[in-house]
Amino acid sequence: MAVADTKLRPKDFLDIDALLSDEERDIRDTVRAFVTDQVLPHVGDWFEEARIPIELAHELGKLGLLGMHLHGYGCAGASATAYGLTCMELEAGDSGVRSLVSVQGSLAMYAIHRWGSEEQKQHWIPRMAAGEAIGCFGLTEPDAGSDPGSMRTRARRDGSDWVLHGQKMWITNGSVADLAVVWARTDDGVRGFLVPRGTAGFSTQDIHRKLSLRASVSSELLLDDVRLPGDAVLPEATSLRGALSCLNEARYGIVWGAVGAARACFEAALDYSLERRQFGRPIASFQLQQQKLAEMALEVGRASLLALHLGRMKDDGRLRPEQVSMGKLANVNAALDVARTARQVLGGNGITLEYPVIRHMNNLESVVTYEGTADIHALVVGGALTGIDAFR
Ligand code: TGC
Ligand code: FAD
Repeated sequence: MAVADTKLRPKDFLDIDALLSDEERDIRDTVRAFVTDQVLPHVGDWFEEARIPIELAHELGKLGLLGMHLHGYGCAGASATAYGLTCMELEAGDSGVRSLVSVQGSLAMYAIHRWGSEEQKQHWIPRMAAGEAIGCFGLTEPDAGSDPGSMRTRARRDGSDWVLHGQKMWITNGSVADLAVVWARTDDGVRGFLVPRGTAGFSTQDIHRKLSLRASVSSELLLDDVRLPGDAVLPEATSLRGALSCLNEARYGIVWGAVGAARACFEAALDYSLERRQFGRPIASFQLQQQKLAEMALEVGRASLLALHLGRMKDDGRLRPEQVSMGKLANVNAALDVARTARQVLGGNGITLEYPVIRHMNNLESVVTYEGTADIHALVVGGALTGIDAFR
């Protein structure tokens, strides 16, 4: 068999580029250029200063990336694969930037789009798509993380109003959000509520001293008998399923995002290994380093193919939550392996913010925890394989 005369590209070893359409490549290249111009020159400082400029949301809105996979209400209606490629490029910049987009589009906007009334959709989604209003998604509580069904935050009816009381923890964008989508227990099951910033009794407190996902705001939401009008509830979500269905969307984005973080680490290690000389030779010439590079390239390629496969399945309307769990489990674990290996290739320089690797490595410790820990996704897959629920 004749070997095709195609050039082998170290940074796309399996030629995954060829599996994308022209439109998909255009979207990817646009987001990559945005990240190169607007994120990479600054993100080391943001990470060090533990902040993310919220004006970035306006820029992301202008590019049409917020809720880009949703239809109508000012959203782009892009394919799941195009959305995935976007998450991959954003997270090649920083997990915090992808988080901003995930929480806005896949959690807050998706919750309203999927479970909201027509009035709620018209009021919030166009502004959120433009980046003029920021959303957050409050499910986790101090004592209810992996097991959100044990949440204590309660909403009770008082005449035609709702009154919310409780606390949410670890909420991305919490203190910068114009709108919090808050999940609370009611007499009729877990429901979602739209809580605008400034509502009496609603306050936030940022979580400090994080060593991971520093270019991202994480907050506590405090709900002290917050009174909301009757139409603040998402009418179509009547059980925990409402909240969990949103997680599928964000987890799907992470399947791709993790590939971006892994790719950035691999590329940094490859470039460094070719430039750095020890014992009179580039360290890339040593077998031990080549083995690391080969394994990282393999992990990045394998994770990319898995993400693309799940993306095509999602676009065909046949992607199941359990398959998303497998994707998140596999690709975040792979990205962590790549980041840890790449960090070693960089030697002492691998521990500074002059290179992206340790920033990604630390960020991935959040990514492997939020949106369901690796353990939780292993149990979802295990349950699907065996038919036995091992959570309790
Ligand atoms: P379980 O009895 O299994 O389910 C309750 C109801 O929900 C349905 N369901 C789902 N529906 C859609 N998609 C899914 N993935 C679903 N998983 C379950 C289920 O069918 C059932 O429906 P129904 O109609 O029969 O009532 O619930 P459980 O209490 O046993 O819990 C299952 C478990 C452990 C898998 C779930 O609670 C879980 O996923 N835990 C992990 C929690 C988590 O991922 N939290 C994420 C918080 S948000 C976040 O981290 C944002 S970070 C974003 C960023 O910054 O990028
Ligand atoms: P726990 O649930 O207490 O888990 C602790 C350990 O026990 C983990 O290793 C876990 O895998 C293990 N474990 C738990 N149950 C089992 C079991 N049945 N079997 C085996 N092992 C088990 N939440 C939101 O709602 N909105 C957000 O925007 C948001 N953003 C976040 C941003 C960051 C940076 C972080 C770190 C978290 C964020 N979260 C958010 C919360 C996140 O979803 C939770 O941290 C996550 O679901 C895990 O919950 P937990 O931290 O309470 O850990």
